[in-house]
Amino acid sequence: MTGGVGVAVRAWAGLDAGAQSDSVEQPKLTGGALRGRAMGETPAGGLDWAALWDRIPGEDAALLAELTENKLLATLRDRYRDHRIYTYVGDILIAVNPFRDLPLYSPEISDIFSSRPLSSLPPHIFAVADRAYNSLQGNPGKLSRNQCVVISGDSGAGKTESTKLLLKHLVRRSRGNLQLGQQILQVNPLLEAFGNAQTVMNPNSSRFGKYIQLRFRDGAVRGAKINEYLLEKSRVSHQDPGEKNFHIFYYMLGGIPDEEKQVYGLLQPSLYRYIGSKWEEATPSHWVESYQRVCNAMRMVGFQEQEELDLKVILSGVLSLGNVVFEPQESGGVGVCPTAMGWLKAAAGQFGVQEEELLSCLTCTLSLTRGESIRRLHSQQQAEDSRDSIARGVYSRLFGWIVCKINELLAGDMDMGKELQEIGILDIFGFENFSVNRFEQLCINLANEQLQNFFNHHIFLMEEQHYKEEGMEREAVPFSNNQATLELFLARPWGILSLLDEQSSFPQATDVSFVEKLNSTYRESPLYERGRGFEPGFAIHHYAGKVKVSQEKGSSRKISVGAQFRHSLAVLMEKMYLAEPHFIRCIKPNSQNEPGLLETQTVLNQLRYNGLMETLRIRRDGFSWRPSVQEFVARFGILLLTPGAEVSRESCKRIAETAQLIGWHCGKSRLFFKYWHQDQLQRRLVELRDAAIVIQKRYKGMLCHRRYRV
Ligand code: AOV
Ligand code: MG
Repeated sequence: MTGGVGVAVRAWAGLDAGAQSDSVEQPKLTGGALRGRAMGETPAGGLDWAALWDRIPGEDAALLAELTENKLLATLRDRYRDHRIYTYVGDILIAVNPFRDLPLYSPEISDIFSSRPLSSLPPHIFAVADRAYNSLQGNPGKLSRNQCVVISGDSGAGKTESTKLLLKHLVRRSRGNLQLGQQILQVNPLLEAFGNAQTVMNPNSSRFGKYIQLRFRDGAVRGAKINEYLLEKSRVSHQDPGEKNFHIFYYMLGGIPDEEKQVYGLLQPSLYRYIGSKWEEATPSHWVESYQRVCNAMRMVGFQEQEELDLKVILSGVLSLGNVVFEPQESGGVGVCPTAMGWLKAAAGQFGVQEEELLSCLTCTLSLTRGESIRRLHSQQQAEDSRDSIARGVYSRLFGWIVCKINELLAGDMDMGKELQEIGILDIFGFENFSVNRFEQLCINLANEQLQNFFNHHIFLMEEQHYKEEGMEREAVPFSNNQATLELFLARPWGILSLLDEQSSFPQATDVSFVEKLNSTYRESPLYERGRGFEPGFAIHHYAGKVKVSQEKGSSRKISVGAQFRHSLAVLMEKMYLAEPHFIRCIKPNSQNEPGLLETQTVLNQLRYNGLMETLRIRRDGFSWRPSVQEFVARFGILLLTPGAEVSRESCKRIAETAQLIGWHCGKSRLFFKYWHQDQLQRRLVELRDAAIVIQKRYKGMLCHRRYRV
């Protein structure tokens, strides 16, 4: 039985070579003076941080004697009170947002998780990263399955912070190219500056989704790739009360020294309509620091000085364009013109386009009919819509360009022909329900619905299916299946996105006709509710609650966005279904983002709609790790110490015997293990490797010695 990280640190520091048990089933209450010292922590604010490393019962909720919602809640509450924010439900990590910095993520702690059996350590996000990393390491010469870490939770629950911690551990763990590692870690501050903003739920809310793929060869990171999803570009021109524009605008306006602002054509922050009253003079020092951090990040990732300059000029152009306002033509004729030409001139200069061209885009539409070009003048509203849509378009292309550039810079030596293995980390926007929900919220919630479905598939459906296929008699655990909600969105030809596409192709379609179509199509659906107000709208019953989705003006423009989003979501899911998943469920303990406060109802709601009780049940009774005979022998056959172990059930039994596994099952083609068996086997591999290194060293020593004597 382990004595917590105190012992782990001692062993890590070479002070104690004593064998550790891997079981987490009966953890002991232990401490030790070494813990605090080894971690370099001193008790701060009266808290004994070192005690966080004691192993205490309840750290795996799947092992609780009593299996009730209240017990789970009480366990999380007690642990949270003691700053133990992480708890396992079997192999799934629950992370309750501490809303304060905890001393849990130092490089030393990262090294402890890389070097010790995970089951001898308390629950931790580094353990998830490490498990994914270990699973990626097949036998020499054999590629194992790609891995993916899926992080879900409400807005502000801690997904993005968790993503950064996973990356931090993986980069350190793999000990690849140092410069590449630094570049990868700098990508987050960069993307957050351009893609995050303050919302009513989270002051640093991700307004885009991302899938970061770390690519490995021979255990070292060789490159990285980022896919981004659905940047909420409407934020550029419109922010609801209590919300702000993307961070980068404030960083620039507050961080660039006045004399340098001229270079970009930047003026006083409060002059800009897209910023206006959201400007807070009270926090300039914060913006200066943040601005410097982004500039440093750009340089470290590898952006050229000129690229950085161009980026800032274009951002200034977006702000200038937002200030162009229109009035009817003076002559009393049809159409509109800008009230003053100054802002238009500035925007054209900053974008590097002709002033007349920009003016024409804003004030009229050109169309070709039977070879003839027809010019239609805009109304004031149309001109304003064009202005905002150009500003949004420019910003989102700029963001897209930044991501492409990052991918180019982080490609590393990935083209060397040799196949690479991958760990993907998915961090998307959390489930959202505002007072006014737009098309973006529909897509965001659809993505969350898809993730919940992915989780259900792996945790419940696959488990059942494998039992059946392998002839094992087991009772299915009931769970709340959201397949029908997903179909309501995605089914062809009658799903919401398909109907939106269809309606958008009718020239006469309006928001009202679209909502009427939905009302008639889903008359009988229990998941759909008609709108009750004067504005056209409807509500969807999501797994996480009911959301009213109000339609925006001009639904026709959503055609490509909806179709594009469906496509990119499908591609992402395909990739993820091929990988071995690891799940992190982030929980927001209170809606005020306060440290130390856990509101029972807020947490209970999240536990319920995340299906965590059902997960608890299935993790307690089920077998969460179900490798095929081939996979198992490929990864652990080496434990038999015979070259080229035969791929057979017999070999599997012998491997399991060697590792002293108890309570596993051998199916027809698959093996059924408890989640902790994988750690047990991994520990054996490490022991074997360590023994091999010692023998190698001794052998070398003997050779040198002999040569000397000769
Ligand atoms: P989210 O990604 O889940 O929301 P974040 O990761 O941005 O949420 O977390 C929100 C805030 O919680 C952060 O800015 C931190 O202040 C705090 N926080 C989260 N995790 C930790 C941690 N491990 N340690 C300390 N503070 C933490 V959204 O992007 O809105 O869905 O769209
Ligand atoms: Mg986020």
